[in-house]
Amino acid sequence: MRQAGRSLPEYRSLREGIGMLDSCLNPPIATEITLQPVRRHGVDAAIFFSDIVVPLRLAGVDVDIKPGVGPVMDQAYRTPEDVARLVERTLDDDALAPIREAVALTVAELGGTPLIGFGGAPFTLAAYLVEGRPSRDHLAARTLMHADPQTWDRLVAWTADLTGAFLRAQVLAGASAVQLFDSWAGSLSLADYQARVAPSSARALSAVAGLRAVANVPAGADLSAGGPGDGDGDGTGDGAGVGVPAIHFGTGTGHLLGAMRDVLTTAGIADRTVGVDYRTPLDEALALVGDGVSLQGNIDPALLAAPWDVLEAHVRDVVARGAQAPGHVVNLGHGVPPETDPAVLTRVVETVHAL
Ligand code: 1CP
Repeated sequence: MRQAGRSLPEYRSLREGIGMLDSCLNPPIATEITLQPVRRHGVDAAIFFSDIVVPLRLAGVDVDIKPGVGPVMDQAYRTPEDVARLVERTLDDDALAPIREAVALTVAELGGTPLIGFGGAPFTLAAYLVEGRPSRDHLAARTLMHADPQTWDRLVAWTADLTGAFLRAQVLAGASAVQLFDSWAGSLSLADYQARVAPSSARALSAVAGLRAVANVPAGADLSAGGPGDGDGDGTGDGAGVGVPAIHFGTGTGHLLGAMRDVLTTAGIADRTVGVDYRTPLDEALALVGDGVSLQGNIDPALLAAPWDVLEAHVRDVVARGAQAPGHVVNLGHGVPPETDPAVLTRVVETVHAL
Protein backbone atom coordinates (compact mmCIF):
# COMPACT_ATOMS: atom_id res chain seq x y z
CA MET A 1 0.00 0.00 0.00
CA ARG A 2 1.05 3.58 -0.57
CA GLN A 3 4.29 4.74 0.91
CA ALA A 4 4.93 1.37 2.50
CA GLY A 5 8.61 2.04 2.21
CA ARG A 6 8.55 5.11 4.40
CA SER A 7 8.62 3.03 7.57
CA LEU A 8 11.86 1.33 6.51
CA PRO A 9 15.27 2.70 7.60
CA GLU A 10 16.81 1.32 4.40
CA TYR A 11 14.29 3.36 2.39
CA ARG A 12 15.02 6.54 4.29
CA SER A 13 18.76 6.16 3.86
CA LEU A 14 18.47 5.47 0.12
CA ARG A 15 16.22 8.51 -0.32
CA GLU A 16 18.58 10.90 1.47
CA GLY A 17 19.35 13.85 -0.79
CA ILE A 18 17.19 12.61 -3.69
CA GLY A 19 13.77 14.10 -4.46
CA MET A 20 10.76 11.82 -4.58
CA LEU A 21 10.05 12.22 -8.31
CA ASP A 22 13.75 11.99 -9.17
CA SER A 23 13.84 8.64 -7.34
CA CYS A 24 10.82 7.44 -9.31
CA LEU A 25 12.51 8.34 -12.60
CA ASN A 26 15.83 6.67 -11.73
CA PRO A 27 15.39 2.99 -12.68
CA PRO A 28 18.05 1.44 -10.38
CA ILE A 29 16.75 3.45 -7.39
CA ALA A 30 13.09 2.70 -8.15
CA THR A 31 13.98 -0.98 -8.46
CA GLU A 32 15.87 -1.11 -5.19
CA ILE A 33 13.06 0.67 -3.31
CA THR A 34 10.47 -1.71 -4.81
CA LEU A 35 12.48 -4.69 -3.61
CA GLN A 36 13.14 -3.48 -0.06
CA PRO A 37 9.76 -4.39 1.50
CA VAL A 38 9.72 -7.72 -0.35
CA ARG A 39 13.11 -8.68 1.07
CA ARG A 40 12.29 -7.54 4.54
CA HIS A 41 8.70 -8.70 4.97
CA GLY A 42 8.46 -11.69 2.62
CA VAL A 43 5.24 -10.44 1.02
CA ASP A 44 3.79 -12.36 -1.94
CA ALA A 45 3.89 -9.45 -4.39
CA ALA A 46 5.74 -6.20 -4.89
CA ILE A 47 4.14 -2.84 -5.61
CA PHE A 48 6.06 -0.76 -8.12
CA PHE A 49 7.75 2.25 -6.55
CA SER A 50 6.40 5.29 -8.36
CA ASP A 51 3.60 7.76 -7.79
CA ILE A 52 0.25 8.54 -9.35
CA VAL A 53 1.53 11.97 -10.47
CA VAL A 54 4.56 10.57 -12.35
CA PRO A 55 2.69 10.53 -15.71
CA LEU A 56 1.77 14.20 -15.19
CA ARG A 57 5.46 15.05 -14.79
CA LEU A 58 6.34 12.92 -17.83
CA ALA A 59 3.74 14.83 -19.86
CA GLY A 60 5.48 18.08 -18.88
CA VAL A 61 3.23 19.31 -16.08
CA ASP A 62 5.15 21.23 -13.44
CA VAL A 63 4.43 19.02 -10.41
CA ASP A 64 6.58 18.22 -7.43
CA ILE A 65 6.12 15.96 -4.41
CA LYS A 66 6.88 18.04 -1.35
CA PRO A 67 8.09 16.21 1.78
CA GLY A 68 5.34 16.00 4.38
CA VAL A 69 2.77 17.46 1.95
CA GLY A 70 2.41 15.37 -1.20
CA PRO A 71 1.88 16.41 -4.82
CA VAL A 72 1.94 20.17 -5.44
CA MET A 73 1.31 21.75 -8.88
CA ASP A 74 2.71 25.04 -10.19
CA GLN A 75 -0.89 26.29 -10.32
CA ALA A 76 -4.47 25.16 -9.81
CA TYR A 77 -5.99 24.09 -13.15
CA ARG A 78 -9.61 25.29 -12.88
CA THR A 79 -10.70 27.45 -15.79
CA PRO A 80 -11.65 26.22 -19.28
CA GLU A 81 -8.45 27.94 -20.51
CA ASP A 82 -6.27 26.15 -17.89
CA VAL A 83 -7.74 22.82 -18.91
CA ALA A 84 -7.47 23.56 -22.64
CA ARG A 85 -3.72 24.21 -22.20
CA LEU A 86 -3.31 21.08 -20.10
CA VAL A 87 -4.99 18.69 -22.53
CA GLU A 88 -2.68 19.82 -25.34
CA ARG A 89 0.08 17.91 -23.57
CA THR A 90 0.62 14.30 -24.55
CA LEU A 91 2.48 11.44 -22.94
CA ASP A 92 4.40 9.67 -25.64
CA ASP A 93 6.23 6.37 -25.54
CA ASP A 94 9.69 7.93 -25.34
CA ALA A 95 8.84 9.77 -22.14
CA LEU A 96 7.79 6.47 -20.54
CA ALA A 97 11.23 4.89 -21.09
CA PRO A 98 12.36 5.22 -17.41
CA ILE A 99 9.16 3.48 -16.30
CA ARG A 100 9.61 0.59 -18.72
CA GLU A 101 13.25 0.27 -17.71
CA ALA A 102 12.49 0.28 -13.97
CA VAL A 103 9.72 -2.31 -14.36
CA ALA A 104 11.87 -4.59 -16.49
CA LEU A 105 14.78 -4.35 -14.03
CA THR A 106 12.46 -4.99 -11.08
CA VAL A 107 10.74 -7.98 -12.68
CA ALA A 108 14.13 -9.53 -13.46
CA GLU A 109 15.23 -9.08 -9.83
CA LEU A 110 11.96 -10.36 -8.38
CA GLY A 111 12.21 -13.78 -9.96
CA GLY A 112 8.88 -15.51 -9.35
CA THR A 113 7.36 -12.79 -7.16
CA PRO A 114 4.73 -10.84 -9.12
CA LEU A 115 4.91 -7.07 -9.56
CA ILE A 116 1.76 -4.98 -9.18
CA GLY A 117 1.81 -1.89 -11.37
CA PHE A 118 -0.48 1.03 -10.67
CA GLY A 119 -1.85 4.37 -11.72
CA GLY A 120 -4.05 7.13 -10.35
CA ALA A 121 -7.70 7.16 -11.33
CA PRO A 122 -8.76 10.16 -13.43
CA PHE A 123 -10.82 11.71 -10.60
CA THR A 124 -8.07 11.49 -7.99
CA LEU A 125 -5.53 12.97 -10.42
CA ALA A 126 -7.98 15.69 -11.45
CA ALA A 127 -8.58 16.46 -7.77
CA TYR A 128 -4.85 17.29 -7.37
CA LEU A 129 -4.83 19.35 -10.59
CA VAL A 130 -7.95 21.38 -9.83
CA GLU A 131 -6.97 21.97 -6.20
CA GLY A 132 -3.31 22.45 -7.10
CA ARG A 133 -2.30 20.41 -4.04
CA PRO A 134 -3.62 17.86 -1.51
CA SER A 135 -6.99 18.78 -0.02
CA ARG A 136 -9.47 17.28 2.40
CA ASP A 137 -12.81 17.65 0.67
CA HIS A 138 -11.80 18.19 -2.96
CA LEU A 139 -14.30 21.02 -3.02
CA ALA A 140 -12.89 22.85 -6.06
CA ALA A 141 -12.84 19.64 -8.08
CA ARG A 142 -16.40 18.78 -7.13
CA THR A 143 -17.49 22.32 -7.91
CA LEU A 144 -15.96 22.21 -11.39
CA MET A 145 -17.68 18.89 -12.08
CA HIS A 146 -21.06 20.61 -11.65
CA ALA A 147 -20.29 24.20 -12.65
CA ASP A 148 -18.69 23.28 -15.98
CA PRO A 149 -19.27 19.59 -16.77
CA GLN A 150 -17.81 19.96 -20.27
CA THR A 151 -14.47 21.24 -18.96
CA TRP A 152 -14.55 18.56 -16.27
CA ASP A 153 -15.14 15.79 -18.79
CA ARG A 154 -12.27 17.07 -20.96
CA LEU A 155 -9.98 17.07 -17.94
CA VAL A 156 -10.81 13.53 -16.79
CA ALA A 157 -10.64 12.12 -20.31
CA TRP A 158 -7.10 13.51 -20.47
CA THR A 159 -6.03 12.20 -17.05
CA ALA A 160 -7.56 8.83 -18.05
CA ASP A 161 -5.39 8.67 -21.14
CA LEU A 162 -2.26 9.56 -19.16
CA THR A 163 -2.91 6.87 -16.58
CA GLY A 164 -3.86 4.42 -19.34
CA ALA A 165 -0.49 4.97 -21.03
CA PHE A 166 1.32 4.66 -17.67
CA LEU A 167 -0.45 1.37 -16.84
CA ARG A 168 0.08 -0.01 -20.30
CA ALA A 169 3.82 0.70 -20.19
CA GLN A 170 4.08 -1.18 -16.89
CA VAL A 171 2.19 -4.23 -18.15
CA LEU A 172 4.12 -4.40 -21.41
CA ALA A 173 7.38 -4.23 -19.41
CA GLY A 174 6.32 -7.17 -17.22
CA ALA A 175 3.95 -6.12 -14.40
CA SER A 176 1.64 -9.03 -13.48
CA ALA A 177 -1.36 -6.97 -12.38
CA VAL A 178 -2.43 -3.35 -12.14
CA GLN A 179 -4.09 -1.32 -9.44
CA LEU A 180 -6.12 1.81 -10.15
CA PHE A 181 -6.07 4.13 -7.14
CA ASP A 182 -9.14 6.34 -6.82
CA SER A 183 -8.15 7.32 -3.31
CA TRP A 184 -10.48 10.31 -3.04
CA ALA A 185 -13.57 8.93 -4.83
CA GLY A 186 -15.21 8.42 -1.44
CA SER A 187 -15.93 12.16 -1.35
CA LEU A 188 -18.45 11.73 -4.18
CA SER A 189 -22.10 10.75 -4.18
CA LEU A 190 -22.98 7.59 -6.10
CA ALA A 191 -24.83 9.66 -8.71
CA ASP A 192 -21.85 11.98 -9.34
CA TYR A 193 -19.48 9.04 -9.38
CA GLN A 194 -21.52 7.22 -11.99
CA ALA A 195 -22.15 10.25 -14.19
CA ARG A 196 -18.85 12.13 -14.08
CA VAL A 197 -16.13 9.74 -12.90
CA ALA A 198 -16.82 6.07 -13.68
CA PRO A 199 -16.65 6.44 -17.51
CA SER A 200 -13.16 7.96 -17.37
CA SER A 201 -11.92 5.31 -14.92
CA ALA A 202 -13.15 2.62 -17.32
CA ARG A 203 -11.39 4.48 -20.13
CA ALA A 204 -8.09 4.35 -18.19
CA LEU A 205 -8.38 0.62 -17.44
CA SER A 206 -9.43 -0.25 -20.97
CA ALA A 207 -5.87 0.64 -22.01
CA VAL A 208 -4.73 -2.65 -20.44
CA ALA A 209 -7.84 -4.80 -20.75
CA GLY A 210 -6.70 -6.44 -23.99
CA LEU A 211 -3.22 -7.20 -22.66
CA ARG A 212 -2.07 -10.44 -21.22
CA ALA A 213 0.24 -10.17 -18.25
CA VAL A 214 3.33 -11.81 -19.72
CA ALA A 215 4.52 -13.07 -16.35
CA ASN A 216 1.17 -14.82 -15.74
CA VAL A 217 1.34 -16.96 -18.84
CA PRO A 218 2.89 -20.34 -18.05
CA ALA A 219 6.01 -21.21 -20.01
CA GLY A 220 5.14 -23.14 -23.15
CA ALA A 221 1.52 -21.92 -23.18
CA ASP A 222 -0.11 -21.66 -26.58
CA LEU A 223 -0.20 -17.96 -27.31
CA SER A 224 -1.70 -18.32 -30.78
CA ALA A 225 -4.95 -16.53 -31.66
CA GLY A 226 -7.75 -17.66 -29.38
CA GLY A 227 -5.44 -18.02 -26.42
CA PRO A 228 -4.35 -15.18 -24.18
CA GLY A 229 -3.08 -12.47 -26.51
CA ASP A 230 -2.29 -13.01 -30.15
CA GLY A 231 1.19 -14.34 -29.61
CA ASP A 232 3.01 -11.73 -31.63
CA GLY A 233 5.08 -10.78 -28.64
CA ASP A 234 3.73 -7.26 -28.21
CA GLY A 235 1.44 -8.21 -25.36
CA THR A 236 -1.67 -7.26 -27.27
CA GLY A 237 -4.21 -9.70 -28.54
CA ASP A 238 -7.82 -10.64 -28.92
CA GLY A 239 -8.50 -10.38 -25.20
CA ALA A 240 -9.65 -13.97 -24.87
CA GLY A 241 -8.21 -16.09 -22.09
CA VAL A 242 -6.16 -14.57 -19.29
CA GLY A 243 -6.12 -10.78 -19.36
CA VAL A 244 -4.13 -8.72 -16.89
CA PRO A 245 -5.85 -8.76 -13.47
CA ALA A 246 -6.88 -5.35 -12.14
CA ILE A 247 -7.57 -4.03 -8.65
CA HIS A 248 -9.74 -0.94 -8.22
CA PHE A 249 -9.22 0.85 -4.90
CA GLY A 250 -10.57 3.87 -3.09
CA THR A 251 -11.14 5.03 0.48
CA GLY A 252 -14.51 5.77 2.06
CA THR A 253 -16.14 3.94 -0.83
CA GLY A 254 -18.62 1.68 0.98
CA HIS A 255 -21.40 3.29 -1.08
CA LEU A 256 -19.45 2.96 -4.34
CA LEU A 257 -18.18 -0.63 -4.24
CA GLY A 258 -20.73 -1.96 -6.74
CA ALA A 259 -20.09 0.98 -9.09
CA MET A 260 -16.33 0.43 -8.81
CA ARG A 261 -16.82 -3.21 -9.79
CA ASP A 262 -18.87 -2.00 -12.77
CA VAL A 263 -15.91 0.13 -13.89
CA LEU A 264 -13.73 -2.99 -14.07
CA THR A 265 -16.43 -4.82 -16.01
CA THR A 266 -17.07 -1.94 -18.43
CA ALA A 267 -13.33 -1.66 -19.07
CA GLY A 268 -13.28 -5.30 -20.19
CA ILE A 269 -11.20 -6.56 -17.25
CA ALA A 270 -11.92 -10.28 -16.79
CA ASP A 271 -9.99 -10.79 -13.53
CA ARG A 272 -11.55 -8.20 -11.22
CA THR A 273 -10.62 -7.22 -7.66
CA VAL A 274 -12.18 -4.42 -5.65
CA GLY A 275 -10.06 -2.83 -2.92
CA VAL A 276 -11.81 -2.11 0.36
CA ASP A 277 -10.52 0.33 2.97
CA TYR A 278 -10.85 -0.42 6.69
CA ARG A 279 -14.38 0.97 7.06
CA THR A 280 -16.39 -1.85 5.44
CA PRO A 281 -15.99 -5.45 6.69
CA LEU A 282 -15.11 -7.79 3.83
CA ASP A 283 -18.20 -10.01 4.19
CA GLU A 284 -20.34 -6.89 3.71
CA ALA A 285 -18.16 -5.78 0.81
CA LEU A 286 -18.57 -9.17 -0.83
CA ALA A 287 -22.35 -8.88 -0.64
CA LEU A 288 -22.04 -5.51 -2.40
CA VAL A 289 -19.70 -6.58 -5.22
CA GLY A 290 -21.35 -9.95 -5.85
CA ASP A 291 -20.07 -13.22 -7.24
CA GLY A 292 -16.90 -13.64 -9.20
CA VAL A 293 -15.13 -10.59 -7.82
CA SER A 294 -12.09 -10.80 -5.54
CA LEU A 295 -11.36 -8.41 -2.70
CA GLN A 296 -8.32 -6.56 -1.44
CA GLY A 297 -7.87 -5.15 2.04
CA ASN A 298 -8.74 -4.31 4.71
CA ILE A 299 -6.51 -4.23 7.78
CA ASP A 300 -6.92 -0.93 9.63
CA PRO A 301 -3.56 0.94 9.55
CA ALA A 302 -4.39 2.47 12.96
CA LEU A 303 -4.13 -0.98 14.55
CA LEU A 304 -0.49 -1.38 13.51
CA ALA A 305 0.36 0.65 16.61
CA ALA A 306 -2.02 -1.27 18.93
CA PRO A 307 -0.87 -4.10 21.26
CA TRP A 308 -0.04 -7.27 19.29
CA ASP A 309 -2.99 -9.31 20.58
CA VAL A 310 -5.43 -6.59 19.44
CA LEU A 311 -3.79 -6.39 16.00
CA GLU A 312 -3.62 -10.18 15.66
CA ALA A 313 -7.31 -10.61 16.45
CA HIS A 314 -8.11 -7.96 13.83
CA VAL A 315 -5.92 -9.64 11.18
CA ARG A 316 -7.59 -13.01 11.88
CA ASP A 317 -11.02 -11.41 11.57
CA VAL A 318 -10.13 -9.73 8.25
CA VAL A 319 -8.82 -13.01 6.82
CA ALA A 320 -11.88 -14.95 8.05
CA ARG A 321 -14.33 -12.43 6.57
CA GLY A 322 -12.47 -12.40 3.24
CA ALA A 323 -12.45 -16.19 2.97
CA GLN A 324 -15.73 -16.41 1.07
CA ALA A 325 -14.45 -14.24 -1.79
CA PRO A 326 -13.03 -16.01 -4.86
CA GLY A 327 -9.73 -14.34 -3.97
CA HIS A 328 -8.47 -12.07 -1.21
CA VAL A 329 -5.37 -9.91 -1.54
CA VAL A 330 -4.62 -9.33 2.14
CA ASN A 331 -3.47 -5.75 2.52
CA LEU A 332 -3.93 -2.67 4.61
CA GLY A 333 -7.08 -0.62 4.10
CA HIS A 334 -4.87 2.40 3.35
CA GLY A 335 -1.25 3.51 3.59
CA VAL A 336 1.31 2.39 6.14
CA PRO A 337 1.84 5.18 8.71
CA PRO A 338 5.52 6.23 8.41
CA GLU A 339 6.15 5.69 12.14
CA THR A 340 5.09 2.01 11.95
CA ASP A 341 7.54 -0.47 13.46
CA PRO A 342 8.68 -2.59 10.47
CA ALA A 343 8.89 -5.67 12.74
CA VAL A 344 5.12 -5.43 13.25
CA LEU A 345 4.55 -5.52 9.49
CA THR A 346 6.74 -8.62 9.18
CA ARG A 347 4.76 -10.27 11.96
CA VAL A 348 1.46 -9.47 10.22
CA VAL A 349 2.75 -11.08 7.01
CA GLU A 350 3.86 -14.20 8.95
CA THR A 351 0.46 -14.40 10.64
CA VAL A 352 -1.40 -14.17 7.33
CA HIS A 353 0.83 -16.83 5.81
CA ALA A 354 0.21 -19.13 8.78
CA LEU A 355 -3.56 -18.64 8.42
O1 1CP B 1 4.04 1.81 -1.11
C1 1CP B 1 4.74 2.34 -1.95
O2 1CP B 1 5.77 2.98 -1.66
C2 1CP B 1 4.37 2.14 -3.38
C3 1CP B 1 4.56 3.32 -4.23
C4 1CP B 1 3.51 4.40 -4.16
C5 1CP B 1 2.16 4.32 -4.49
C6 1CP B 1 1.38 3.09 -4.88
C7 1CP B 1 3.77 5.76 -3.82
C8 1CP B 1 5.06 6.30 -3.40
N1 1CP B 1 2.63 6.48 -4.04
C9 1CP B 1 1.61 5.64 -4.43
C10 1CP B 1 0.24 5.98 -4.80
C11 1CP B 1 -0.33 7.29 -4.42
N2 1CP B 1 0.26 8.50 -4.36
C12 1CP B 1 -1.70 7.47 -4.10
C13 1CP B 1 -2.74 6.39 -4.17
C14 1CP B 1 -2.73 5.47 -2.99
C15 1CP B 1 -3.16 6.07 -1.69
O3 1CP B 1 -4.31 6.51 -1.56
O4 1CP B 1 -2.35 6.08 -0.79
C16 1CP B 1 -1.90 8.83 -3.79
C17 1CP B 1 -3.18 9.49 -3.37
C18 1CP B 1 -0.66 9.49 -3.97
C19 1CP B 1 -0.38 10.92 -3.82
C20 1CP B 1 0.67 11.14 -2.80
N3 1CP B 1 2.00 10.96 -3.06
C21 1CP B 1 0.50 11.49 -1.44
C22 1CP B 1 -0.82 11.76 -0.75
C23 1CP B 1 -1.03 13.21 -0.48
C24 1CP B 1 -2.43 13.51 0.04
O5 1CP B 1 -3.26 14.02 -0.73
O6 1CP B 1 -2.69 13.19 1.22
C25 1CP B 1 1.80 11.53 -0.89
C26 1CP B 1 2.18 11.87 0.52
C27 1CP B 1 2.71 11.18 -1.93
C28 1CP B 1 4.19 11.03 -1.81
C29 1CP B 1 4.69 9.63 -1.86
N4 1CP B 1 4.39 8.70 -2.82
C30 1CP B 1 5.07 7.53 -2.58
C31 1CP B 1 5.89 7.76 -1.42
C32 1CP B 1 6.86 6.76 -0.84
C33 1CP B 1 5.62 9.05 -0.98
C34 1CP B 1 6.22 9.76 0.21
C35 1CP B 1 7.38 10.51 -0.18
C36 1CP B 1 8.44 10.29 0.84
O7 1CP B 1 8.42 11.02 1.82
O8 1CP B 1 9.23 9.39 0.65
